[in-house]
Parts: sequence; C-alpha cells; structure tokens
Amino acid sequence: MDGFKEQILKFENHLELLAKNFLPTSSSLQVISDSIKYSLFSGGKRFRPLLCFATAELFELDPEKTIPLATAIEFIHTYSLIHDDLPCMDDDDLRRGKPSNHKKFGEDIALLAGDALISEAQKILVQAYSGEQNFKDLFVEFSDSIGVQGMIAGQVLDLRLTDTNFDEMKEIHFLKTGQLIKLAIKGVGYLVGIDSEKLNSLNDLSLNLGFAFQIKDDLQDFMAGDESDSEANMVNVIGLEKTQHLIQSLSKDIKTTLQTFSGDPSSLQALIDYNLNREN
Ligand code: GRG
Repeated sequence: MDGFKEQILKFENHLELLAKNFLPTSSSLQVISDSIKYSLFSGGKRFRPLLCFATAELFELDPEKTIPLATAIEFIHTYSLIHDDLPCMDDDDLRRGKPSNHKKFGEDIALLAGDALISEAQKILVQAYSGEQNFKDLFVEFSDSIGVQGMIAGQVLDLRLTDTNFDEMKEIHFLKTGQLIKLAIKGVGYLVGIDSEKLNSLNDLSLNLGFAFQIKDDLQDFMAGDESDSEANMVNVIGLEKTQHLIQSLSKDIKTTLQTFSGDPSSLQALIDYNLNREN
C-alpha cells in the first residue's frame, strides 16, 4: 500500500477532524463518542476509501472530491463490522486483534454506535453532494447498497442459509461484501457523470472485485483454521485450489475490463494486486 500513503494520511486527518466535530463531548455522552472512535480508528485497511481515490484517478477527477463519499462508506463499513460482531450476529469477541466494540462498551452502546454511523454517513453525503447533478442517483444507490436489497440481504442469507452451494455463496458475497465495494467505485462514476453503459461496466467489475476480496478473506480464514460456524467459507464449497484459481481469474478479468476505460487504471489495478497479495 506504499503508493497510497499520502492519500491515506490525508483521509485519516480528515476523519479525525470530522470525529472531533460531530461526536458529543459532554461527559454523559462520552461513552458513545469513545465507542465510535474505538472502531473508526482501530487499524482498518481503508480499502473502500482507497477504491474511491483510485477510481477518481481513472476518471481524472480530483481524489479530494471523493473524500466525503469515502468517509460515508467507511462509516457504513465500520457500522457493519460493529453489528456483525454482536452476539445476535456472528458473536465475535475480537476484531482487528482487539476486543470487539460490544466487548469493550457493551451491546447496547455498540448497537447505538453502529446506528449513529449510519445517520452520520447520510448527512455527510447530503452536505457534500446535494448540489451535484446526479445526487439523487448516488443517494439511491447508496441506500440500496446498504439496505435490504444489498448488504442487509447478504447478511440475512449468510445467517439463514445452510449447506450453501457455489451460486448461493456467490450471491451472499456479492451482497454482503460486494455492495460497499461497488458503491466505492460506482459512486465515483455518479460524481463524474459517466453514461449508463460505463456505470454498468463499473457495477459488474466492482461486484466481482468484492467477490475476490471476500474469497481472499475466506482463504485466509481457512489457512488460519479460523472458520466461524455461522459464516460460510468458499474453500469448503469448491476446495482450496479452485478458490485460489477463482481469485486469480476474477482479478485478471477486472484488470482487463478496466483497460476499456480511457483513463489511467494503474491505481485501481494496484489495489487489485494488493488484494491478491494481502495478508490481513
Ligand atoms: C442491521 C444488524 C444489521 C446488520 C447490517 C452486519 C451487516 C448488516 C452486514 C455485515 C457485512 C459484513 C461484516 C461483511 C463482511 C465484509 C468484510 C470482508 C469485512 C472486512 O473488511 P476489511 O478487510 O476490514 O476491509 P478492515 O478491518 O480492513 O476495515
């Protein structure tokens, strides 16, 4: 991720300033501020924000213009992890090697911290982009991606489906992980104002990237012997070799599709390679 150091630094500074401004400071509300900060600043890779910045480069848009979008998506990502760890969901005591949010602050506060991140994300988008021509489309895409047609649907299928086959697993990954990755890439497409054919192309390649991102996680969990009972793992469905091959072929196809755009895809391609080689 070395090539992205400067952008990450700018983003972290932006997040810290924002957190200072929107989080309550009174002593009686300190606990919710601490809970939100705990999960926002606990070593996430910022993969989705980086996708926003790299997509901006593809379309020769100033990456700074995408910072509010990147922030809103990182807020939603953070909420989804807090809620995913709750006892009623995946019931995880650890996140990023540290106690999960509810372990540290209690289930009540963890639930509310996640909720607060959703409403703040919506406000960030409205404040930054409501004057843009494609704002309505962007906001609908945002709501669908995180809602019951998107990430929440993926979570429900993951919780309820048993003995998942390949197609079901692919659907879960497209919904649960793919939707936010799609939003990071396609969201920038709305800001740039690209035509619907290009938006569709971004849609498909980013869902495939989300799929590749999730099965890379599955692969790592499998290698570490860390497969939670409630979450399906692709390696158990198609085997180790086929999973490795699938990540490679998805990544190759996405890179090829990126070359059909007229701009410079090198930053996005670097993130695809980063996913192939990442160890966390
Ligand atoms: C409304 C209760 C309720 C739930 C909302 C929880 C939820 C729906 C969806 C869960 C979505 C989820 C946890 C998907 C997993 C996606 C994934 C691969 C997470 C890890 O992403 P990384 O590796 O995380 O980018 P870091 O730690 O780097 O930020």
